[in-house]
Amino acid sequence: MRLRASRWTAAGAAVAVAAALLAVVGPAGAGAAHTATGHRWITDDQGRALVLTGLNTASSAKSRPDGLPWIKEADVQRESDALGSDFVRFLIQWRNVEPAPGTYDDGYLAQVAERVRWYGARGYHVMLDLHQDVYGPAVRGNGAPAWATEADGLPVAERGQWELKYIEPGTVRAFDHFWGTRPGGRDLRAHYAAAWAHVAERFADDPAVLGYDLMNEPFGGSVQGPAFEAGPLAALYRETIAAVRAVDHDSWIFVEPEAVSANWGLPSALPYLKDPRGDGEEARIAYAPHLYPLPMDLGGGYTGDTKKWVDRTLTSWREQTEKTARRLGAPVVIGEYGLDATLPGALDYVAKVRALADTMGAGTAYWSNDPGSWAPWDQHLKPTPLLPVLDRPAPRAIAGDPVAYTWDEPSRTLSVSWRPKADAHGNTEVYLPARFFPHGGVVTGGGEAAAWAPKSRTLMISSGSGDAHEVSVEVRPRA
Ligand code: MNI
Repeated sequence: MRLRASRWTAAGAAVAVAAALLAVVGPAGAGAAHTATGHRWITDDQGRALVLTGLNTASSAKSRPDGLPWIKEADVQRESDALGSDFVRFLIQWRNVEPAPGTYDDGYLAQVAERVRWYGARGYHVMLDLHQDVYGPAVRGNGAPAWATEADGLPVAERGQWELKYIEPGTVRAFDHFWGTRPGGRDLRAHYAAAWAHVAERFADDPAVLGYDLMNEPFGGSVQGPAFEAGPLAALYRETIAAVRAVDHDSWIFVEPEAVSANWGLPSALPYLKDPRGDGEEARIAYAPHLYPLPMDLGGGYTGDTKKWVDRTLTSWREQTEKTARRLGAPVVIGEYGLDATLPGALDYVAKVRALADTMGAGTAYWSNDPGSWAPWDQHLKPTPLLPVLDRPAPRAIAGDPVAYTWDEPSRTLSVSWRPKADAHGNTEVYLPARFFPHGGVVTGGGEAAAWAPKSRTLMISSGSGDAHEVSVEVRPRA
């Protein structure tokens, strides 16, 4: 599908996308198949599969001149205490990384590094996300520096529904000049790749940094759909992956699909992307799509007909995500999901997405930690009803190939099963929040409780004796 820089054509295309969505989503799927296998896993230095759980930090970084999120170190501590998170998707801004062409602001990266340390000191894995929405501030968005924004004088009207700014003529033109898809126009992809290489060089040896989310919610300007994802987007990813690998051999590189469409459960045409790490070394490319069913983009809750639509979207979103992840040979992390948690049914929706992520074996980063109605804390940093929904028992690290894990709240049972293997060492670790496990957990099944760390509320589970092909454990509250 090609989108022209006319708002009417573009609006028509948006309607066509919505119609295609309705055609693609099938009937609501059968129940959860509890298999977390079928794709690769991000592993830690002991070879354990990581189940990453956390929040995005933070939307506030988009608009602040310093490009930094609102948090102080005490806020990271509070989040760690309240949610037991071990993962953060940390927003950074291209305009701050490269304020002038080829000039990088290492002072900014030092500020980012300080915040990364706050998380790292509490056991978090950090994914740096070079964020954009609506390209950059020069076209009423965020992300790109003004020097890299070429709108050819075309207008960008303010829009009540912010996503519609994407299809304003000036925004579409700025994207076209970024992607190099306008004959005789600019092509800024090399700048972007070089900026990423600079960031990666700074963080390559930082143990808290798990990897890099190359671009938030990519948008193709006048080139849309498969032509965009298999064309300029894949080209940008290949160039950026090469630039990052030249300075950072080991960090994970996360790629996102075209957002409008994939966020709604439509197919992605993102092609396989080779990781040039070297022969005999496993690729470290991961897939980090977002999940925002269309009615929720429009501010809907999770009740009635909207709930039915959302449930169908979840089914197709899972199918499409797994299909793309298989094509990429990539682990899956849901880089964003979330909604105004005060909407009717919102808490059920969040619980449902967490359960879906468990059946997929996907990590999750809730959007976002910015105090307010979407967050687990309000403007006064007091917990909201969302907090207990996010603060849920889950595995953190699994000492083998994960088979399945589920949390059953009515029976207060966390079930985890895995296949031990030679290159996975140490214990399986599960997070047990005080709400359900005030005195820790008791393990039944094939494993044994090895140690309880009350501060981090993690229970270490050993695979038990013998060389079982598969270990299944149930963890229930200690009396
Ligand atoms: O919902 C979107 C979204 C909808 C539509 C479009 N286009 C029309 C191009 C693009 C994006 N995004 C969801 C969330 N992502 C940002 C941060 O990455 C959040 O602020 C949004 O809620």
